[in-house]
Amino acid sequence: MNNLFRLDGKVALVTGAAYGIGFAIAEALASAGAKIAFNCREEHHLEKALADYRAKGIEARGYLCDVTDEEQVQAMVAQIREELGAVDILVNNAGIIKRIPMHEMSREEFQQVIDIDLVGPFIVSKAVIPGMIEKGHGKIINICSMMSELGRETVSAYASAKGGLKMLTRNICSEYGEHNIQCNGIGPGYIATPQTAPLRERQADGSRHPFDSFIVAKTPAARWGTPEDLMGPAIFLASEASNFVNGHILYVDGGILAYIGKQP
Ligand code: NAP
Ligand code: GCO
Repeated sequence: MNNLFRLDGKVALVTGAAYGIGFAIAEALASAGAKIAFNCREEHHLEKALADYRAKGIEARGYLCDVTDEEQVQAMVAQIREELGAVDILVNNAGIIKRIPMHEMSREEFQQVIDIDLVGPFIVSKAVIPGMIEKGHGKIINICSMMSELGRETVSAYASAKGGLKMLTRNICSEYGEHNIQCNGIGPGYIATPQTAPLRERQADGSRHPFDSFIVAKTPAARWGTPEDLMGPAIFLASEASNFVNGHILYVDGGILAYIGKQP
């Protein structure tokens, strides 16, 4: 039974895994035996991440690659194949958010979020699926969101992208399940990373950010999640333990989606 969750000999590509959720997921997959490849756009992020992985005893391979650039992605996947082997596990983690009221958001700003958060996972999945078909197995994990199910003010582009990513997950499941490729999503709740730092900033008087208090009241676990909370679910969906789980979005949210919220 223990081997069900092992990833020895597997090659995992985690996009955007220089820090935050991607870094924690890559660390988890490495702890289960996977060889780790990751990418990001900024060289200084890459260099620091390589040092951080080494500090944890992980010899990760890092690539400067923008997930929205199909040529860069195809070249990166080919280089991973040469250096580590064909990708067995893909985690589409790279993503951004822009918090702007929709009527004030430019088309370019909306498009940038869609390109990175939805088109990027399409481009990277398209690049690795042929190798997975050739191998006769594959795991694709798309990092969705509460916004795959819910909306809120100022995140129209992000919610549109993450809602689309939920359906891309189900479509990859539908189209490639017969090749023993499982495509599932992880839907994190509110996780303490650089992406959500603005929502947790202390106020001038030292009090908690109103959104911080709001999320704690909306979460049965009464806390923000940490990237480490996603490690076990990622190992599960990357391993043989989930070979008959397909097209599923696993929400790792401390119960937010089940809860009306604490009475003020
Ligand atoms: P983060 O701290 O902002 O990290 C994002 C990572 O993605 C960085 O390494 C960034 O590095 C990379 N990246 C951004 N755009 C990229 C691109 N075009 N190509 C390649 N790499 C790119 O974000 P996070 O909070 O860890 O979130 C990671 C994922 O989880 C995102 O998809 C996010 O939407 C999702 N998520 C987050 C939360 C949360 O509460 N934090 C909850 C649910 C879902 P570079 O800037 O160097 O490229
Ligand atoms: C926001 C947050 C959320 C989280 C996450 C929740 O502004 O509402 O950034 O979108 O990032 O996606 O699951």
